[in-house]
Amino acid sequence: MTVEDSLRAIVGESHLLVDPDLRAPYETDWTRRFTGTARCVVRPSSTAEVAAVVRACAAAGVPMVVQGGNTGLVGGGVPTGSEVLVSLTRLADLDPVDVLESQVTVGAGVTLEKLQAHARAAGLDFGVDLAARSAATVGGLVATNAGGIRVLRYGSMRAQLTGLEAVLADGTVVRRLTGLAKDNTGYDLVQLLAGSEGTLGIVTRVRVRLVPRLPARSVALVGLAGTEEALAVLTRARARLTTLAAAEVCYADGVALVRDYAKLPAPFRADFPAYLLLECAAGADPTDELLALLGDSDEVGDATVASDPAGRTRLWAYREAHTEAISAAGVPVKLDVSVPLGELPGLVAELPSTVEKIAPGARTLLFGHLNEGNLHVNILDGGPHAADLTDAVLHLVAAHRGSISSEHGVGRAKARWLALSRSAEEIATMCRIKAALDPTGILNPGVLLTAGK
Ligand code: 2HG
Ligand code: ZN
Repeated sequence: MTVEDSLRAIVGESHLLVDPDLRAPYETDWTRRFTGTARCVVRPSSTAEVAAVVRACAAAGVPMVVQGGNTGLVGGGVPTGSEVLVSLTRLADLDPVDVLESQVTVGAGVTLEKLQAHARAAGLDFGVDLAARSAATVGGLVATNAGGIRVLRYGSMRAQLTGLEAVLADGTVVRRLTGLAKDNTGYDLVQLLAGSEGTLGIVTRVRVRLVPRLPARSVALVGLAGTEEALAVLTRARARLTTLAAAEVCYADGVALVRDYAKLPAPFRADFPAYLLLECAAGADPTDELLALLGDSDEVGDATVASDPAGRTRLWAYREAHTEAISAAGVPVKLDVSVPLGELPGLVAELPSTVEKIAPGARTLLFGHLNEGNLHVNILDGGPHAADLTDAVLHLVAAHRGSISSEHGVGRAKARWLALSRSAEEIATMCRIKAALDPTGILNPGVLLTAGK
């Protein structure tokens, strides 16, 4: 009996995809940069089925690659050849919201958008939001410790997590879904699995905290002379605005690309080198305090503010459409880094020339989450220089005391460079944890930790 026969017996004929056409959508990532061949795609519908799938693969010695909404940007959910691809999108059940605890338990395959709608229907909200909300799944968000546009206020995915259930490499199901606010009984397995990028276990269910729903929002798009000025306004905003919910930065060339792609008008009469988007969220309209802050900020070259939903979406588009606009222009080398805020202006200034030296004529587009010093570095027209560009950018980031992955994870894209951000002792400890939980290395081989190190 082949592993395909065993898997078919577990999930049924229609959820084992062996035909290349049916496998194809799972085998290439969203950016089209990472692509590989899976032996087959299996689509379990319950934790018991996931455990049975894992046991069948383990018995046959066949490695697995785990995938949620396939919105990852570091090749962590894409096969390299001959793995069984385990797609979790059918684990889509939503428990009723526990209003008393302000928490909810959901399946790993629930999309972020569905979780948000579910929380809002109960008068609450979910603390993480990001542009890929309609496809990104909760399991993937946990596995990569995703961040997004509300980290300033609520933290990354790890900060939302109060429990989870996962299937380990031998088919064991570990479950900790009580969500107790205080629970001091040993190793924190929930947080260990968060951000482990599918290398330690397959997340099947997740319990998350919910946050108050803040219906009154106000968004400002601000034109500025550069990153230093954006940081000055942010520092003032953080000190004065109790309602501050997001602070995003982008630059003239990115905004021009977005405008062209999304057919958006110029936001201001003049062009500016840098743009800062601030969002305030509260129970009552925060527009006045946002306007007062802008009025007191000499750095502001021009600003436009919207508090109605359509106006807010229109202003967010200048920032949120970057990823799509870049993707429409080509397949970028995409790097996601963070540095201490004091280092950010220097990094922004040095990146274009670093890129230009390796790939003359390449376009360096920068944008990101300003408060966390999280810069998305997208390089278009890098030609055959992806590895050299990655190497140079990540070394530059390390020289600025930064991290090679701020929120997208390490995946396959950056596994070679992990030592720029983690010490030899830390990596050795991670390898020991990996060896203890997945001794034969069948879960997401090559992701995060390079094989054999
Ligand atoms: C964002 O902040 C995402 O929009 C995607 O993290 C970033 O496309 C990117 O590089
Ligand atoms: Zn981001």
